[in-house]
Amino acid sequence: MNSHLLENDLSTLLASTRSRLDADARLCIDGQWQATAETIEVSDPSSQRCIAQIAAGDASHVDAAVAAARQAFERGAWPRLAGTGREALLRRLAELIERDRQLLAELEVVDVGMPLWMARDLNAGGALDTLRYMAGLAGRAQGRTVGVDVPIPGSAFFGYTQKEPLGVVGAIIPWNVPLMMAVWKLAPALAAGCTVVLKPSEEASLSVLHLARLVHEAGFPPGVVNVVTGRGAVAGAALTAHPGLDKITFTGSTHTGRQVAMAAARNVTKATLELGGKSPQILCADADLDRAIPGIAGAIFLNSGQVCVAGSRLYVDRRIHDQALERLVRHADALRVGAGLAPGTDLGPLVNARQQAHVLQHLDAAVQAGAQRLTADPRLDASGCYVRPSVVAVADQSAAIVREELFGPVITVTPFDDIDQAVALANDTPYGLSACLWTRDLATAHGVVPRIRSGKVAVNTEPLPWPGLPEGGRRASGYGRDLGEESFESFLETKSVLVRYA
Ligand code: TXE
Repeated sequence: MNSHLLENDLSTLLASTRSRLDADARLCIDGQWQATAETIEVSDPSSQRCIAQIAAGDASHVDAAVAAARQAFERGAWPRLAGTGREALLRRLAELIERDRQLLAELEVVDVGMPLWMARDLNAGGALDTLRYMAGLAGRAQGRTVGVDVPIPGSAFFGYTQKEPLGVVGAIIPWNVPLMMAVWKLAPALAAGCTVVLKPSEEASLSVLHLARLVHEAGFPPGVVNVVTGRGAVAGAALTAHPGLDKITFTGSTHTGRQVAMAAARNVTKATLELGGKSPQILCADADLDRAIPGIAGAIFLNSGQVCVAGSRLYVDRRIHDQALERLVRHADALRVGAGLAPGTDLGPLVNARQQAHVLQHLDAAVQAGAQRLTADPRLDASGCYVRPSVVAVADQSAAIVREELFGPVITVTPFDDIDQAVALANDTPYGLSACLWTRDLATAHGVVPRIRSGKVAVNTEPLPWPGLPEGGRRASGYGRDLGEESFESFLETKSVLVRYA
C-alpha cells in the first residue's frame, strides 16, 4: 500500500483547520481562554507525529470552572431564559457546527484517526441531530397536578409538581467520537437550563475546543459552558470529586466509571455512567445474509471497533455457520484500512499505540490459547497505530477475547444450536450495553428482544444512535441514559408544591 494512504497528508487540510492546530494551548473558563503551565502533546495516530498541544488543566482550573458555572446558574440569565430562548441558541449552535462541519471533521480525523466520511456524516451529523432534537425539548419540561385530600376539617388543598433545572453539571467524555459525545452531554443539559463543566479526553480534545468557540460565537452567556482539558487522573479526578456539582455524567471505561461513581457518592452527587460493553450479535438461520453480513461487519468495524456499542461477539446458527463465516471473513479482508484523510478509507488507525498494543496482545493471546484467526495478518507495516479487521473463531466462551472489551476491530464467532442457547451465550457477560439480532422471523425478533439483558437491541441493523432513542447500559455497562427524553429529564429536578386555599 502507498505510504501516503497510510499517513494523513496534512497539506490537504483547510487553512482554518491548520490554524486550529497551530493555536496556543488554552482552556475555556467563564468565556475566557486561559493558558496553563503544562501542556499535553497531541499526535496524529496515522503517523504518531505531534501535530498540536492542548492545555493540561488541574484542580485549580476545575475549581475556577465550577465556580463560573455556579455563578452562571445562580445569578446568570441562562436558567431563567424562556425555553424558546434556550431553543434558539441551541439551534444557532447547530447552524455554526453545520458551517464548520469540514473543519470539525478534519480535526477529528487527525486527532482520533477516524475516516473523514465518518467524522462528517456520523460524528458531526450525530451532533447536529442531537442538538436539534434537544432544542425541541427546551421549555417543554412538564409537571402535573395532584389532588390532595388532607383530613383537616374545612380545609382545601391543591398540589402540583414542577420541573426545574438541576444545576451545575460535570461532564467527562472519551476519545472515540469526541464531538458527538460532547453534544450528547451538553445538548440535554443546556436544554434543561443547566450549566456545564466539560472535560474531554486528553487523547482527543481538538474538536471539543472548537465547539467551545462556537458556543461563545452563538451567544451563550459566559460560564454556561466551560471546557477544561487535561489528564483524567488530574482534571478528571478533580471534577468528579468536586462538591460543587449537582450531577456528573461520564462516558468511558468501567474501571474509571467505578472511581467516578465512588467520588460522586461521597458528595451524594447524581451520576450517569455510560461504560464499556462486549455486545453480542445473534445471526439466525433465516436471516437475509446479503444485509446481515455487511451489517454485522459495520456493527463491529465502524471507527475500527472503538465504539461503545460495537457488536464484538457473534453467535451464529450452526446450520449457516460455515457459509456466514466465510462471507464475513471475505468482507473483513476487503475493507480498506488507511489514513482517515485518504479517499476510500473504511477503517483508520486506532487512537494511539497503547490501544493498538492492547488489541494486538489480546489477539495474539487468543490464538495461542487455541482460537483461530481467519482474516489476514492484523499488523500493517506502517508507523501508524493500525490493526486490520479481524475475525476469530472461538469455541471457549470463557476466553479473555470473548469476555473483555477490546475496543478494536475484532469480532469473535461461536456457533449455537438453538435460540435458547444463543440468548444464554449473549447474556453470559458482565456487560449489558447493546445487542444486534439478525432474523427475518417476527416471532423470533419479538420473542428474543425482551430476553436480552442490555440497554439497547438493534434488529436487522447496526446499533446506530438516534437522538430520540436512549443509549445506556445495565450492570458493568453503567446506569442512566444519554439521548432521548430520559436524558433531558435527568438534568431536571422535581419540586412538589402544596397549596392550601381554605
Ligand atoms: O478510558 P477512561 P481510556 C474503554 C476501552 C478502552 C479503555 C481505556 O476499552 O480501551 O476504556 O480507555 C477520564 N477520574 N473505553 O483510558 O480512562 C479521561 O481523561 C475522572 C470504552 O481512554 O475511562 C477521559 O476523559 N476521569 C468507552 C475519560 O475519563 C477520569 C470509551 C475516559 O477515560 C479518570 C472510552 C479519573 N480517575 C474507553 N481517569 C465507551 N464505553 O465508549 C480518566 N478519566
